[in-house]
Amino acid sequence: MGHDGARDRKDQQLDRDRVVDDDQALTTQQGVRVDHTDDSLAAGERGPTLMEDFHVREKITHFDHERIPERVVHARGAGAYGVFQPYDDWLAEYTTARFLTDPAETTPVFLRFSTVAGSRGSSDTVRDVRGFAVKFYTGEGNYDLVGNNFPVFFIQDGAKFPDFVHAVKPEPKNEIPQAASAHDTLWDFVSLQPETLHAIMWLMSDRALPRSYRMMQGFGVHTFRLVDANGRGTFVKFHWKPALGTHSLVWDEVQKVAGADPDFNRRDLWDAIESGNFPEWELGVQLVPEEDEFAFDFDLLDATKLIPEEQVPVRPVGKMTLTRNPDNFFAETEQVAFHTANVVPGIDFTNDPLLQARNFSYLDTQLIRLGGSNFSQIPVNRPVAEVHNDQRDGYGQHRIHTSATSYNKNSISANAPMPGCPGAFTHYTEKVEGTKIRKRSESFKDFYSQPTLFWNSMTEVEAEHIVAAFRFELGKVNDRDIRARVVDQLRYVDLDLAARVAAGIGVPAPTEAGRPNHGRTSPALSQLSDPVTGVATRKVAVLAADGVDGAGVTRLVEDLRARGAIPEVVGLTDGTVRSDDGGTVDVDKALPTVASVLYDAVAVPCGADSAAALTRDGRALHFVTEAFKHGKAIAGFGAGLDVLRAARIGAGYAEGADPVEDKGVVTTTAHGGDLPSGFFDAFADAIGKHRAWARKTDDVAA
Ligand code: HDE
Repeated sequence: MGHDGARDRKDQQLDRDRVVDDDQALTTQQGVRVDHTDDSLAAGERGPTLMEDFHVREKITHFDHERIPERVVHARGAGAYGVFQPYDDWLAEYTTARFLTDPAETTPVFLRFSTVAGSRGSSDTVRDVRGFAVKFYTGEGNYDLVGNNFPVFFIQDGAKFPDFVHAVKPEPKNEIPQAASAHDTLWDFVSLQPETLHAIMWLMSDRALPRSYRMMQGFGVHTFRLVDANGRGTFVKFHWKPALGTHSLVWDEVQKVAGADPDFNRRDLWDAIESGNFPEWELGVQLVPEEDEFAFDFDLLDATKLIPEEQVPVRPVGKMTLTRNPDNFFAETEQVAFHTANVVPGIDFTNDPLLQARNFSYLDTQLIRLGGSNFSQIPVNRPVAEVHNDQRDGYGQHRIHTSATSYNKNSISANAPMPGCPGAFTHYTEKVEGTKIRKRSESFKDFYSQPTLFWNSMTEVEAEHIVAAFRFELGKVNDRDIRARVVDQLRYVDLDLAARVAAGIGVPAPTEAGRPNHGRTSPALSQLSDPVTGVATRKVAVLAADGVDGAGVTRLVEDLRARGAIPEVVGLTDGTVRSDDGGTVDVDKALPTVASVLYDAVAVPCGADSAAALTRDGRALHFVTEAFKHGKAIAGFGAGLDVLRAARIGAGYAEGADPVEDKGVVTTTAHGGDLPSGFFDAFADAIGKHRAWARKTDDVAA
């Protein structure tokens, strides 16, 4: 179902392929009903099995062939369907692409998020780039915007992609470490290839640790080209901005979530859509007229550079909403095949050498991954636009072409299917001239100005996280020369950064900058300088044991729900807990099955017996302490404050009913029906800020 109840064209098209097994008889692949599937056909009860058992042979043979190669990069992902709709038609001045310019047009989409380095079964929460690949099923054919959650990439020329990927993937000798960049080969590569530094700064930043796929920006990365009805081109960069804002986990939390819930980001996306909290992004564009191609101090064709938003503003185009989970992970999320060369009229390429290589690679990789040239017929990949051509046969051909001809030109079929019909894609006319040469353009050679811009734009908290990330990653590198070479490169980004990193990894402190810091900033690069706040879909644990303040819990849970948050009562065991008013409170989750790191905030209600039981339970104390360590909003009321004190949560506690908020810790001595509304407001406010970054927690043992 679409979010407005209407089923979009793609959803309807998929009905053709959906299989519903309800109330059906078990059959073979040939449709023959099977009487018994638990035992093989054998010569006697204890005898050898018989070749003649076509059912079991077919069953096992199919099973033997269930696996296909995982994606060579971006193997682990999660996908969903949705819709895109432009706000108005202002972009029509620049492009003929209908789906971007006709506000009456709703275009179905499929979006696949992914991590890059890890295998298909690796954890979601690792330090990595996230893929952000959107397939628009437009009326003019499929358009794929295959982007990432960073606006820049690690290399400039696709020729380096296999080198880079081999470096970041696990070490060849033992396939260790899984889904992690903290090892020698990656940092060896970085130290020798300074073009990586800008994306490396992003990778060391909080951007690499998204709280949710729903709280992540997306970027097309390359400079693409919009083309208007007269064939005039305009350079364009694509941006996706999440309605919930851009928010990250902290590193300690990331590592623990990887164990507590390896599917953390997947589950979050799935649950949000199932519960009707449809994730939303705004598509925006930065436009650069062709005359201004050389107006920047970097090359627009260089994918390791971004256009600062302060220089070229991001103009809103439309909204994408994810509304439907797939029916089958393999059929849809695994078999979806993106390709940067899937463009529609009005959108074209530039000579970015990374993009050009991608335009080769994505088609090629699907041929091996999906087993042949007919993968575009797989339901998730099929356009809603009509497909007619003379391409024939091949493995897995599903279409029955009835035409008498399969060539063009022909007279027998009146030259159908016909090229050159209205609405046909025509390549942008560009004059190209040059000497055949294998050489990196001189205009690509400033590797340091933008990493410096990124560093300068961070708040102090973000900068601290970057330093800690470098220390962690390089601290895992065995070869000390590699550590030193990376620090040497960081001198060219910023001397202070290099010195702070060096101090943590046993490398002599550098004393001289590689080059002076230009001092420029771009506030839009910081996640914390102007964050979007709000409690919507935030998960809040309410710790409870027998004797809990029933009225207080009910009011808190109802208040959080009314604000769009997701409260869960976490008990020492599952079932119910007795409340102080003689009733019961339902437990949503038992403490042993969850962890503090799976929640955005925690509340400890009143109830003397409940508080005493929680204080005696090390897991409950750890739950609260860890939330405090990770900067999360914490609320305590009445006797619940005893638990916070026992957890040694350093905060200015309320002395009376008037709520006190101290760096995300919200307290009141009131309880039950006396809880003041200001307490609920202050807690919601603290949750909405995502984390209390000003809280100092270095001495917290968690
Ligand atoms: Fe990809 N990339 N890539 N990439 N990429 C793939 O295609 C490749 C690059 C991105 O959810 C592969 O179907 C080359 C930039 C995403 O299915 C492969 C180069 C960006 C996804 C491939 C790049 C991306 C892929 C692996 C350098 C951000 C996952 C399986 C020239 C703008 C799509 C597949 C999905 C997947 C090649 C660089 C994003 C091998 C050669 C830059 C989001 O074709």
